[in-house]
This record gives sequence, C-alpha cells and structure tokens, in this order.
Amino acid sequence: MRYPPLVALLALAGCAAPEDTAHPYGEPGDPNENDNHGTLEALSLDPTAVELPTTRDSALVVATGSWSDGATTDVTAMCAWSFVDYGVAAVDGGGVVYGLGVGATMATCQVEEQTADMEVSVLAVAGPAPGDIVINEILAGVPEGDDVNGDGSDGGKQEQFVELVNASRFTVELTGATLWDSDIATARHTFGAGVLLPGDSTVIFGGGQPSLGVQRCVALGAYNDDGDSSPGLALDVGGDTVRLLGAEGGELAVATYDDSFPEESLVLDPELDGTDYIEHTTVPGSVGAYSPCTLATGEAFPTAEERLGE
Ligand SMILES: [Ca+2]
Ligand SMILES: [Ca+2]
Ligand SMILES: [Ca+2]
Repeated sequence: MRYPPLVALLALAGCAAPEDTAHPYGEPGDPNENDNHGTLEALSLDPTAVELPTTRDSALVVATGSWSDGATTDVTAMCAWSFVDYGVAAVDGGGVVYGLGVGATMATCQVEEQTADMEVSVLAVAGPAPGDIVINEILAGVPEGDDVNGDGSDGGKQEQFVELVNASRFTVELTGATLWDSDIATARHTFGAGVLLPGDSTVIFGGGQPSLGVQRCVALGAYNDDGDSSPGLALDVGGDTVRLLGAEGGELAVATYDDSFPEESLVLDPELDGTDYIEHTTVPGSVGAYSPCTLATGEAFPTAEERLGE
C-alpha cells in the first residue's frame, strides 16, 4: 500500500510547483518522410541523460536516424519506447520526457531493428497546482439503505463521498492537503502521505472502512479531529461547497451544489474536464446513482499513458 491514510502531516519542502502549468508538448513528426531512405543503419538520442527536478518538469529528446541512402533524419515520432521501470518516466510521441515517480530508469527508443538508450532520473514528486486534482463526483444524498463504501453496513452519512481524480499530466503529492465543507470550521479530511499518478483517484467517504477493490483508486474514511461525534464529510443535501486545499492552504479545487440532486451523485460533465455538474444517472451508460473510484459508466479512469497519448 503506497498511501497510508493516517500518517502525520509532513511539510512539502522542496516540492513547490513552478508557476508555469502549460503542457509543453511537441508535435510528432511525419513518419512518412522517412519512407524512402532504405534501411535504418544507426539510431541515436540527444540527450542521452535527462534529470527532472520534479514530476512537473519535462525535457525534450530527439532521436536521429542514419539511413542506407546516406540520409540523416529526425525519427523521434517513430520511437517505440520501453523502460526498465515504467513507474519513473514516460515519453510521448513528440519526444517530451515526463517524470511519473521518483527514481531512475533506462528508457529505450526502438526504430526498426535499431535501439538507443537514455537515462532518466526524477528527483521529487511535485505539489499539486490548482486544476490538477478535480472534484469529479460528490454524493451527498445517499439512497436509503445503500452500502456505498462497501464495508458491509448501511452507515448513513458514512456513505457520503467526494471523488478526487488527478486530471493533470503530472504525478502530484497530496500529503497534507485538506478537504472542507462550507459550514464546519475544521477540515473534514486531512490527507496522509501519498501521491496520485495521472488518472489515479482517491475517494473520501464520510466514514466506515471503505472496501471497493478498484485499482489505481484509494478509498478512505474521512480522517479528522471530530472524535466519536464525527459528522464525517458533513455534506448537506440542501446544498454545500466542497473545497480541496493544498498543504500550504491554497485552494486546489472547489465545487458548489444546491438541492437538486436528492438521492444520487452529482458528477462533472464531461468527467475530469468539465466545469458543471449533472445528475449521475443522466450520464449515458451510467451504472446508477453513483460510481466511487470509476467513471459514471463503471469504466476505469484513463491511465497516465492514455492521458499522455491524448
Ligand atoms: Ca457502508
Ligand atoms: Ca455541510
Ligand atoms: Ca465516479
């Protein structure tokens, strides 16, 4: 388990995110321009080593091929990439190198029968920037009798949940982030040590012992200082505002709803990328009133590789 729920808060020294949150994607070249050069005789990468300070940083690699007719061309878009450790880095079709997690790995580009290697090291996981983590789904009005968190009992307010998804292209650190409702002066949940890869999700329930068994999703009961009288997430059915604050207190995400969602979730439309919320059952192919840890259709959230490929 890489996400212990109740770990004491740690400062995020050294993990501050740069101001620039743009996605510096290169455009893949046209593979067809290499069609008439015969056989690829040599392949090289430039640079051959990349060090990324954080998972929010990226670098550009160019693959150059030497062909049997004497031509030398940019073959970056033709690379089939493989990694000794797929948890450390990824490279998109434009040659942009991304850090997924702390560590070092060899990345290999293969074009035809030729291969070339590049060392990639990633030094730290970045803190989240506003917009990285989206509040994708909120369940305030729990259908009576439903065991939403999967712990075997109908826990009433324990079944309320907030579904958070890393909709960015960066691995981010949630340690010390907090979740709030609009009318209680203390955080409804404080995140322990943990990171979210692109497309990973975490669902915070009002309480109980959540057990959903969905890969790339961590389901937790709200962790706060309320003691035995815990109101959990305290999501008012008549309307509320949910806020996610970073470890330093800055607002990362916010969602406000009214009383128009009586016994089902509200969900972003479209999921991950939208700004408005709609009734969960109105999403085409919806599995029902709610879908903690998955899209409304029950399908998995897109993986890091799928997000990079978009
Ligand atoms: Ca339950
Ligand atoms: Ca409330
Ligand atoms: Ca969902």
